[in-house]
Amino acid sequence: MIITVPTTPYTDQKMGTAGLRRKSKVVMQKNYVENFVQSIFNVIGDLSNKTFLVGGDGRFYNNIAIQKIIKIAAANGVKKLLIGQKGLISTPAGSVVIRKNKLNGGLILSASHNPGGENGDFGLKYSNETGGQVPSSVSDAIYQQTTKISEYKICDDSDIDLSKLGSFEYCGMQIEVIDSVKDYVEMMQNIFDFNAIKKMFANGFTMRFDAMNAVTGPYAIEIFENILGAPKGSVVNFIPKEDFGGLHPDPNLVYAKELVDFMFSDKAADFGAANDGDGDRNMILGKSFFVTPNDSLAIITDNYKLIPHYKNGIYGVAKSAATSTAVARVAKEHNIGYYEVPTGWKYFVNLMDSNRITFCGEESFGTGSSHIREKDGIWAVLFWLNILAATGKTVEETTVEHWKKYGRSYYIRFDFEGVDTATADTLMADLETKLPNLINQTFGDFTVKEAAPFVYKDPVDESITKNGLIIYFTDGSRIVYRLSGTGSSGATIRVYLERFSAEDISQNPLDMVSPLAEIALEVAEIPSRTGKVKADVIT
Ligand code: G16
Repeated sequence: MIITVPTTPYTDQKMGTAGLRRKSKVVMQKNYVENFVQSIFNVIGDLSNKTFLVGGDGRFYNNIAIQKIIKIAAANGVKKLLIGQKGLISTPAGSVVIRKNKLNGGLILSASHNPGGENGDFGLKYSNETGGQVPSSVSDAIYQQTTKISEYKICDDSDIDLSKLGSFEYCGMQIEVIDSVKDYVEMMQNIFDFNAIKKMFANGFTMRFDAMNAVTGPYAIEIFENILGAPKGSVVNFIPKEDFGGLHPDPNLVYAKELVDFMFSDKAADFGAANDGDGDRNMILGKSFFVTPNDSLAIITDNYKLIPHYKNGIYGVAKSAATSTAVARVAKEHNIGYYEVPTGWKYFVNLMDSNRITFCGEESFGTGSSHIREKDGIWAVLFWLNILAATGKTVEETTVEHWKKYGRSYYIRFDFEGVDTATADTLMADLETKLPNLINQTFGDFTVKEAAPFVYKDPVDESITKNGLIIYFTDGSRIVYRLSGTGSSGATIRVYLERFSAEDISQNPLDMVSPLAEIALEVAEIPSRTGKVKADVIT
C-alpha cells in the first residue's frame, strides 16, 4: 500500500508569522501539500513512537488536505493520529488536545482570519509538543527541506470517513476521531466561574456572539447557550462553512460589520463578541462601545484576581512590540514581569514555558494565557463575561474606569495592502537607514526621542529576531512599521499609531492619532513610493 512518489520542490514553502499561508489555488497544485508535510516529517525524523493531532477550521480544501496528511503520516510510520471529528478543530482547542494528551504535536489547517473558498486562502500550521507553533529554528529547517525534497511516501488507500467518533487502524497506523469540543469546554469550566456567569444570564443579561460561519460555532453554542444559559439565538453564524458564507472571518470593526451594526443599534445586547476563522482571535463590544485588543489585554491583566484560575497570582504579561503600551502600565502597577516580543504568538511560548508570563496579547485581536500555547478567542470572551459577572459593571464602565486609573493609549492601525513586494522591502530598508537621523527632529508638536529597529533576544533560547521599525516620541507616542507575515500574495505595510493621554480620555481615536499618521506617511514616503495616499484598511 505504501508508495514512494518522485516530486520536485516548490520555492515558496517558507512559513510566515503563523505557518504556511497561501492562495487555495496555490495549495491545490500537484504535490504542494505532500511536499510540505513530507518535509515536516523529514525534519522530525523517527516517527514510530509519535502521535499527532490533525484538524482544521473547516475551510475549502480542509478535508482533502487532511486525507493527504493521513496517508503521508501512515506511510512515514507515524504511530497514531488524533483527528477532530469532521476534520474540525479550533486552533486553541488543538493546543488543549495536544497538551492534555501529551501528543508530539499537531498539524492545524487554517489560514486564520483570511477569507476561504477556492479563490480564498488556505494554510497549514505545525505545532510541537508544547501545543504552540514551532520556533523559527524549526520552521527554517522545514523550509530547507522543502527546497530539496525529491520524493514523498504515501499510503495508496481510500479516504477515511471522519464523521463518526471512534478508533481504528489505517495502513498500519492508529487513528482516533475525537470530539473536537469536549476537552476544550472542560478546560474553560476549570478556569472561569461558570456559576457566576450562569447567574448573570439567568438575571436577564444578553449577549451576541458571532462565530462568522467558522469553526467556533459548535464551541460557542455548547458553552454560551447550552451550559451558561444564554438565550437561544445568542450565537449567530454558528455553522462552520467551507467559504465562511462569503464572510471575511476577521473579528474587527470592518469585517464583523453585521455584529458591529447590531451592537451599535438600539437593539444591542449587553455584550457582543466575535471570533475568527480558526477561533484564536476575538473582538469585544459593549452597547455602542468597542474595546480595542490593546485595552482588552490591559483590562484582563488588571482584573486577574476576579477569575478563579488566576486569583492566587500571575507571573507576568507580554505583548508584541506593535501592540499599545496600555498593558505596560498595568504590569507596573501590579509589579509583575513585562515583556515585548516580535509579532507572532510563537514568541510567547518560551516566556510561558519558563513561567515568566501568564497573560499575553496582540493588537491583531489576539489574547490568551498560559493555559495553552495559542491565543484563545472564546477564553477572552469568557474572561470578559466573568469580569462583568463579578463586578456587575458594563463593558463601557469597565473600560472607562480603567482609562481613568491608567490613562488611555489611543491606537489605530493603518494597512496598505497589495503593495509590490520589492517596493515594500525597499521602503522598509530605506526607512531603517533613515531612523538615526530622525532622533531629536520635531514634527509639529511631536519630537522624536528614539528611532530604531525592534530587535528581540529570547531570554530562554537567546535567539535574536528583528521585526519592525519603531519611532518613539518624547510624549510617549509611537509609530511602528512592519510588513505583514500572514498575507498570501504581495506585501501589506502595517503602520501602528499610538498616542498616550493620562487625563483626556474621551477623544476620537482617529482624530487623536491623525497627526502621527501624517508623520508616518511622510517619513516613510508611503504615498510617493506606493501610490497610496491613504490606507486600505483602518482598524
Ligand atoms: C497571526 C499570528 C499573530 C499575529 C497575526 C498578524 O495571527 O499568530 O501573532 O499578530 O498573525 O500577523 P501579521 O501582522 O504578520 O499579518 P493569526 O490569527 O492570523 O494566526
